[in-house]
Amino acid sequence: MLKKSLIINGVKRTVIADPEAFLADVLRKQLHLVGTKVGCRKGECGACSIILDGNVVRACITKIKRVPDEANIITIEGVGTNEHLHPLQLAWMVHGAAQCGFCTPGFIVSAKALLDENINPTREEVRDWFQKHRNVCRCTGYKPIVDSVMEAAKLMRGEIRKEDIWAKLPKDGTLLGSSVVRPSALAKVTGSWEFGADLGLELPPGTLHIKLVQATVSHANIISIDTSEAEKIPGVYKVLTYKDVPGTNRINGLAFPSNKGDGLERPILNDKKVFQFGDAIAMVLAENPAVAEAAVEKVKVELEELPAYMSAPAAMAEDAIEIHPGTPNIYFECGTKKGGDTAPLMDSLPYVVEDDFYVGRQPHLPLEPDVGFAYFDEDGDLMVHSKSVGIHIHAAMVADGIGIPLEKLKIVQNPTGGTFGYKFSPTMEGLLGVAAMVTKRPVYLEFNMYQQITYTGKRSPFFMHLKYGADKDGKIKALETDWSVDHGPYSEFGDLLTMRGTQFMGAGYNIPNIRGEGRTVATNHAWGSAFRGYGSPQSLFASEVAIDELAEKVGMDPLEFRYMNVYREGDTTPNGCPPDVICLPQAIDKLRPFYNEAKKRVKDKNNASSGDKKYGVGVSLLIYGCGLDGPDTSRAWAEITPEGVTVANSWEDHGQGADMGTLTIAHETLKPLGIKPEQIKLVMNDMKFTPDSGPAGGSRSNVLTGNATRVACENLVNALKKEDGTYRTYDEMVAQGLPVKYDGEWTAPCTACDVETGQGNPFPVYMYGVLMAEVEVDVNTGKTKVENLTMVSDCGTIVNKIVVEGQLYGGLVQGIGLALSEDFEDLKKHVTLTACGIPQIKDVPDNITLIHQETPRPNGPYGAAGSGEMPLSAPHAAIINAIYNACGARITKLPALPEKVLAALKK
Ligand code: MCN
Ligand code: FES
Ligand code: FES
Repeated sequence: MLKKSLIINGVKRTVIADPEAFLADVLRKQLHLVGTKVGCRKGECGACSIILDGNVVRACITKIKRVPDEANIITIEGVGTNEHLHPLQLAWMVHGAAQCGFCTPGFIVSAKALLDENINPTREEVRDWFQKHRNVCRCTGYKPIVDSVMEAAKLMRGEIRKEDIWAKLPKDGTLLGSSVVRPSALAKVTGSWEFGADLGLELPPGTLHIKLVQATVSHANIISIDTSEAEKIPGVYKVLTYKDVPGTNRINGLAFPSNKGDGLERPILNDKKVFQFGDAIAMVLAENPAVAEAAVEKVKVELEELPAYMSAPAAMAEDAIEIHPGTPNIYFECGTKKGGDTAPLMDSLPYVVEDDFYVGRQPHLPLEPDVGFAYFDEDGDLMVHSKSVGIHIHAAMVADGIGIPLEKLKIVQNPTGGTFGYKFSPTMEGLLGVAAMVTKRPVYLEFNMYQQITYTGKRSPFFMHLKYGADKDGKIKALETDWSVDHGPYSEFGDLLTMRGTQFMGAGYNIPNIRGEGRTVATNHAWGSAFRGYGSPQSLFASEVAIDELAEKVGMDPLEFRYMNVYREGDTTPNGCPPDVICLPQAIDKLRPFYNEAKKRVKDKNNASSGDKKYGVGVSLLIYGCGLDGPDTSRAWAEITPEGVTVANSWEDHGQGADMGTLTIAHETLKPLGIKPEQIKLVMNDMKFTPDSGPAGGSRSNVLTGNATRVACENLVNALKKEDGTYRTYDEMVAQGLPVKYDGEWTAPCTACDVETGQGNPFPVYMYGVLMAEVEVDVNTGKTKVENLTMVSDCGTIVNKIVVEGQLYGGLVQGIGLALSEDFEDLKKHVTLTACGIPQIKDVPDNITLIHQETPRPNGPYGAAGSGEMPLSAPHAAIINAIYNACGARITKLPALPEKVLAALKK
């Protein structure tokens, strides 16, 4: 052990620590300064940034023995307090620069060091600084972060006052449509928002730490598991295998009736087979994590390796064995049949294009690795706290597997450092539940970034073939589609995902005749989980790149070709139903002036270029539906209290702003009562108290849970209303014996799509956008730089402007990653944030222009649609179209790595 004196946030502290311990752990675990977050533990993300003697340092890779005695350390706790915020913290709140908030303390500390050094930086200097210090954010698209630093610097220079930037409620007190900061912002900017790993440090003595014995091959029969050596290690409480699981040991994937599997193929702890790399074969439970880790090495697993099918075509091959014996590898099929037969039509049409497309296994890369804990509470309920974004649906999926009656299992969502959809699937809930059931002790499990990357679900690759036909005027008349979805070994929601092909290939255009066939394929690569956009980024990539090819064949400008073909009154979607609103022509009208300028700009740049760099502009439509397929339902409740109103729902928060959505919609509905936002108490995402609102996926929450919240509040308002038009107080309600709590429920007026024809009316509301990307392509290296993004978005009535803008920036930047760098294919290579291609600040442009169009949605709360997923539905298509426009390289298989661009250029 070493003993050191450190001046931490101005206070002299004595530290006694293992010399090999990392500063981040000493700060968090010994000094209880949990504002410093740990994401990658590899010096790649900057979440753990602190200031050490004036320099920004990543505490996760700094050993305590290297920290000088008497060193001056500043952590987020020393930057500002709730009462005395640092200008950076204030600006971060105002600009919505903290979404999930996991990167926030590290960024703010890093920015403080910058402004301490240079109080008047340029935007580019700010970007250079964060690039140099490796501060990475997965949520915000970086622009709001740069805006915050610039604003804070102005405040510090005395050029503006706090009051100038603080968004106030308009005079009439309306929160709806404002830029008021979200309730959780203050805790996020001060580092006091407690994520799962922070709560983990507060669990009671006696908590058992779990470490997993995981498969290191992708497909095998399990011959034997020997835990005896591991169990002998002092401090090991127990090693659990499938034999110890009290329940069925199966996660219920909620398969469609027409799914050839039963949806019960995913074990909690693998028993007969290993289906993918990372599968959990045993759980070591020990008094501390180090002992558990050591014991993992001692568990002996004997396997018989089987051929691993690492892609849909491989698993579809004639000689491939069934991954789940008894269920064919192609386990779900669906199709589109709209209008007449397309084959004869295609032969008669003058303009026909066809191409193959591939969108791969995009990794989610949240900065917070998966984490959770479980215990039995005083009612004897099994409480599981996790990053779940579908608490009720996950309870239903894991209860039987764990062996607990559903009514005794309660899932709570911890403050969550981003999921981007991977937590639409249960990850560790089953494991935590089993461990608590068997031991009856609190149990804690945290993944490291390697486990997060290699063993959580990924975007499912789509192998697609599309053929479009247009008549002599360029009107699209026919579409043929074929798609195979590699869903990994576990079927959950794979059928629902495959149906997205029927909904988004051709979306945005009135296409009278469509024929298509899609299928879901079991493979041994990472299991498919939801990822922002859920099937639309795959479908629309093929669709929107093929549209560009068709426009070229017809001889029209790609934007004008789209303008001519997008939905107008009387048109129908690929599912044969009318779109919710007609807003694309208007959106294109708004984009056109920017597009014409951009075309001129790239022309001038190309003329001025020596030829090494080529410039281009590309466009795409962005579309996504809000809701699960069909008559989806959400619930909420509202209760009058002596202080105001309590509003409850299970609108899980990935970081998108569920708190702000709930508060704003409740406030708008409760307006007749004249209560202020601060009188509304939110109770969210705890099955002990909150109703089943459905999962926060499919950009459904603002519409579905927004409406349910509205209905609950309306029901309360109506109950409070007196005959004379005034409203009863809480005391009056109680005195009159009236109930104080009112439920609200809302069901989408929709019909699920028919599996064979794809015809139906799946979504109550859609989100729309039109995006333009400008790129620079280096023809010598093949490297593409996105220089500019301009988007007209239509998310209906905006509930909160900074939340929506944050969603749009963040989604677009994930689209840059999807287009150019992100992949999880190689299990040896794609194992870190950097190797997976996460965009850093200099990989994305500072020039992102958002233009809002607010077409009110008939089915949306106060006319609102969603916003979360649309911006990632097809930005990669615009970027790929821009690359073609720049240099003639047509990339159809993502990501467009430099070598692929070079190869396409050579063609
Ligand atoms: N909103 C608004 N006005 C509108 C539309 C939406 O203010 N007209 C706000 C909503 O109140 C909400 C946010 O925008 O705070 C997103 O709304 P919605 O599109 O309904 O999405 P959900 O609330 O259901 O959130 C889920 C969605 C999905 S599915 C993924 S994946 C996702 C996402 O949102 N993952 C995210 N955004 C994310 N943002 C962050 N920071 N981190 C993630 O992991
Ligand atoms: Fe330290 Fe990522 S850089 S946690
Ligand atoms: Fe930056 Fe979520 S706000 S990672």
